[in-house]
Amino acid sequence: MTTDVGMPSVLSPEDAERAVLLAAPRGYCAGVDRAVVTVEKALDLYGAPVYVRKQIVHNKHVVADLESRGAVFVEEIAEVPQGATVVFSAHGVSPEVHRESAERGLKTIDATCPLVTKVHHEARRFADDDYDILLIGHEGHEEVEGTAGEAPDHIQLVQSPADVPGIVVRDPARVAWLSQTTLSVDETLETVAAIRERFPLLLDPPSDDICYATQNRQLAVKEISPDADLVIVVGSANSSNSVRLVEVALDAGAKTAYRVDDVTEIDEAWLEGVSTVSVTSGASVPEVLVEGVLAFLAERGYPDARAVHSAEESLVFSLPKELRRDLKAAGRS
Ligand code: 2E7
Ligand code: F3S
Repeated sequence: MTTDVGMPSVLSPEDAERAVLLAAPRGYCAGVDRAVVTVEKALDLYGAPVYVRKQIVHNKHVVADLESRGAVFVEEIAEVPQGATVVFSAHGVSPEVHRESAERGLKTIDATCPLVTKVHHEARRFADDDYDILLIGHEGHEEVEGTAGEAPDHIQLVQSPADVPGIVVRDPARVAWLSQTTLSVDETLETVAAIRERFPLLLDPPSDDICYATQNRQLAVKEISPDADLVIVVGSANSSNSVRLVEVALDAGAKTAYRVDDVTEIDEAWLEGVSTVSVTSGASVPEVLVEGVLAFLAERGYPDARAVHSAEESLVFSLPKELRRDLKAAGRS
């Protein structure tokens, strides 16, 4: 059970020695919900197996659950049998992946988050105008590979301010920046400031690339961190936004902060001498995993969690159009 407190959240002196603070918002964002429901409905409609290119979202429990229902996760399109159905993950794919899929005669369902698609459009627009595009993000992340693939001749990756002195562009007056959607807001501001110092005519993206869910979860963890002896972030190791939450918690004053995939990864020793535990979860994390952590804390004498609200979210995305069309044709929409 949780009780609610509004902002600002501070522990009053009469608070018991122990407290559990629960960030709100946390967990699933609109893009993850849409992607997971897409695979579930595809399984329902077409039957197993449904192939999924890469992890649909970066959470090992979500992937294991869908696997148990008949989803087959592959790394590359070449692993999908000709003519089969394949879902593209929420992180997006490059045009090259669309081409390979078409060549293989695959039926594709694109679960790319619409907020990533927006960044792809921005990349194409800047490239069409022949700008050099500095994409701020983490090398090897699927989202970055997909976005960079929109205009490989125009885009170069910038991972941190340390990369900025080494940037080479064709014309310092025609430089724009874009970013991965799940970065630390504060670190990205630093990187942009360093880029702008070198290229004062730098063009900004038309709107924020770091998405609303990333921003809200970072805001929320900042609220529950200054009072925390321990912050537990639920999320998988390859989940960029979850890993960022640990860093943001520590920056915001948490004494310690750990990421766990689920309750089984909590080390009892973390609780030694700990009065206030704060809990949050990444955008790809099912709420049941947070509930497991709260139950663990309750069993060890911590009181019911207090939800600390720092933003309201109501965004919902419609399912991919290819799936909506097939659901409608089957009379299941
Ligand atoms: C898609 C996008 O799956 P995640 O853990 O992904 P990250 O990018 O944080 O590793 O979280 C949901 C999600 C976030 N961004 C899905 Cl582009
Ligand atoms: Fe989309 Fe942001 Fe979620 S990019 S998938 S809404 S974390």
